[in-house]
Amino acid sequence: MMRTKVLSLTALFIFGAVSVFASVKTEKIKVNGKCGMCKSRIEKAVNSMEGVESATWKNETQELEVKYDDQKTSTMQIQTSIAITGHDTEMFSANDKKYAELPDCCKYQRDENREKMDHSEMTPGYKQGTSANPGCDHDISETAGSCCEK
Ligand SMILES: [Cu+2]
Repeated sequence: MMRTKVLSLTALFIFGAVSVFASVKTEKIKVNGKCGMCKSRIEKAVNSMEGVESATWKNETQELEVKYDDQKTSTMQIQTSIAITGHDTEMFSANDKKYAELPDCCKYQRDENREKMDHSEMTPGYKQGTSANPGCDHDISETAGSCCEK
């Protein structure tokens, strides 16, 4: 009886430990692009991030399949890294200047209704719900008239 209890406690502990460490998840993210150069640009940006195990973008589906450790990074951070390279994602519209700098073969059709957002101040790795200005940790919704304004 006692032994069974100890065993089940051990099992519980192991389960708990596994769920803490095994936090790798797979996600599909819409990313706009056009050619093989886009593919390598997008994949390189994501694969170079800490916590990312693999990233594969497909032109046919306009989707990036990414495996990442959600303790180390997030879909926000991943999509920020992509937007910075000039590619629109389902969450972020790429910096217009970066888009303009893409080679002609990479100028994918942009969604006219995409959010008009300026990500020129954005840096990879900022936390969800915080300002894109890395030096400031106010929530975006409370930035009016604060130090977050440049
Ligand atoms: Cu391209």
